[in-house]
Amino acid sequence: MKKLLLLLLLVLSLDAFAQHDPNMGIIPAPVSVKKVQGDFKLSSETIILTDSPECRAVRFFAGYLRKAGLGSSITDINLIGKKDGVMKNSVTLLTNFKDEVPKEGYELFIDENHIVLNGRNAGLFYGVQTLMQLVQKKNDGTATIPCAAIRDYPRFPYRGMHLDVSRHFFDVDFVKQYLDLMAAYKLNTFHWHLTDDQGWRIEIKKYPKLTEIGSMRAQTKIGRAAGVDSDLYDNTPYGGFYTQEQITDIIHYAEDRYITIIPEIEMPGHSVAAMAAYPELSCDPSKSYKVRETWGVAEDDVYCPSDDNFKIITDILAEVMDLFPSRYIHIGGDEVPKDAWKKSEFCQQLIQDRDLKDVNGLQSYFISRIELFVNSRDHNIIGWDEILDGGLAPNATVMSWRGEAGGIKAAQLGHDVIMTPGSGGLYFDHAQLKSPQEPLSIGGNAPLWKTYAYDPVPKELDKDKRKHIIGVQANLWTEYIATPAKAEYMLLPRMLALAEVAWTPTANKDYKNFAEMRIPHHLAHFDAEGINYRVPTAIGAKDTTMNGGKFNIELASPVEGATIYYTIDGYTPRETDLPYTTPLQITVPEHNTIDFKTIVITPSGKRSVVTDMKLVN
Ligand code: TNX
Repeated sequence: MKKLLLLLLLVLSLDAFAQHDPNMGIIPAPVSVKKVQGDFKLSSETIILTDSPECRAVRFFAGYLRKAGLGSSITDINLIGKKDGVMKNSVTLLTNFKDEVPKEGYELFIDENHIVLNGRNAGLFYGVQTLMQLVQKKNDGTATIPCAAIRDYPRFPYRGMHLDVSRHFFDVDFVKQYLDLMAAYKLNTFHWHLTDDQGWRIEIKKYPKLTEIGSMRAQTKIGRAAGVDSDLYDNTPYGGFYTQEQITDIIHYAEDRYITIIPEIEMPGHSVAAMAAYPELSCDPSKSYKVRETWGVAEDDVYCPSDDNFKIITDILAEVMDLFPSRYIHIGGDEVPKDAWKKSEFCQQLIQDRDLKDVNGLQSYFISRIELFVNSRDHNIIGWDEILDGGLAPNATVMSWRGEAGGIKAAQLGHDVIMTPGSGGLYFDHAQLKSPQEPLSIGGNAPLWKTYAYDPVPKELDKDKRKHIIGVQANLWTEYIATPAKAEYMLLPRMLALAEVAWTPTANKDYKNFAEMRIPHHLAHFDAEGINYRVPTAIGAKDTTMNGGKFNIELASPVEGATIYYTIDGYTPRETDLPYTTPLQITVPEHNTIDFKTIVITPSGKRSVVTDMKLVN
């Protein structure tokens, strides 16, 4: 190892690679990257050595090599008596090594003859992800990896991505693909929003009607006229749920990728689907409830905090906790309309008996009682920031979504916090550009740069309380996302920006480098793999008006291998138009306007929105 280090240091001092991407294309950008001249050649003769052949990260790497048709047999270093990196053409994955790396961190050394990766558990896995991102496949079936020395570890321990499967259901294969994408970008927590007004999606053996009735709705609202709550429905029954067996399968799949799954069981609001199955859960069981067919908050339907209902809810949670290894259970707690509690004699009596202040006090009582149960089973609760109303349950972790105020308040009180504010570009159900050329969305605007610019640690938070910000998450609510293709479109490339927010030290963040040098390569990979994503507009093209006589137009493709087409006369550009190949000098005669429009079309045929630059003289 010493020899290898010395060699690397020597070469490093000679380096002359300043024009290249300092992050070597890696997303999220690592803590430290030192590029070195030369390449390692990966072929079917490459030997994989390790001190931990059973480690999941090692098995994952072997699986990757196998699929790529490269050498994938693994040799236990302990059996052959060889030490790290001494065999030519070897990749050595070590979990026992002397150097200290922070939790989830790794060190990767690549020279022309050896690759050595040091990391423990998730750290080794993330090193493998970096290595995989560095692989450049060649046409002859071999591959090269550029020489480098990388040291890396995450900024936050909680790096989350959420998926709402209630408003629209996504099947096991899709969830696995989602986990694959998360793992590739070093995200480690999958927040699975399993229940809501519009569908109950997790099998609970003790209460079978939750899925028999609660997983189906009669029809679904379609479309969304701007600002108007349209009442057009599709007249088509809709449903779906996961069996416990399927859930266990997904949990194992996630574990192999060092991802923890946090299940969310919503309460006391957002629970109409459960009340359709068991009306006794409501404050007025004489009413009939049906699984909700439209979006927004169900005006006055929430769980009634009776002892019988606590029994049902804690039974459900007990099954959920038996199923999921996660320490955290998310119990929702958001958007709880209090009218039903105000009207209910039982609730008013309970407020008096328990000496609670009002219905907010009742919400706090509800969550605290649930917390007591969850804590008694050695688990912890996470709730949306509304759980602060009326007083926070003693050990709760808060997910701050209505801006950062809730998160700041909870952290000042000494509670752990996960930042996920919609205002920070972390609501991936918001549009990526405010334009009717974008697909229908819930509204809002969360362009890539906005997600990228988010910093989860608020400046106004006291320094000694900052440690309570344990991480950051983006949410994919699916009211207006009915298909996998649209979910991918809304997710990508924003999830890559989230990954960098969650992982990369602030000082290493650089939007220009991210969007212009690294993203194009990653998008080309999605393009080839059949994964949908939003095609960014051409780099250098803008929706704007510019005044002058002479214009230099310099564009670059936002997806490697894609073509930019343009028109200069107001026509909508398409593949029959002129491809942009070289910078253009455009002279606009006096009193004239040239309407310069562009579109990007990728190798798989995906299209960007059209940009429109008006050049006015
Ligand atoms: C608010 S975020 C909700 C969800 C919606 C979402 C739409 C949160 C805790 N509650 O129920 O799906 O807005 O953006």
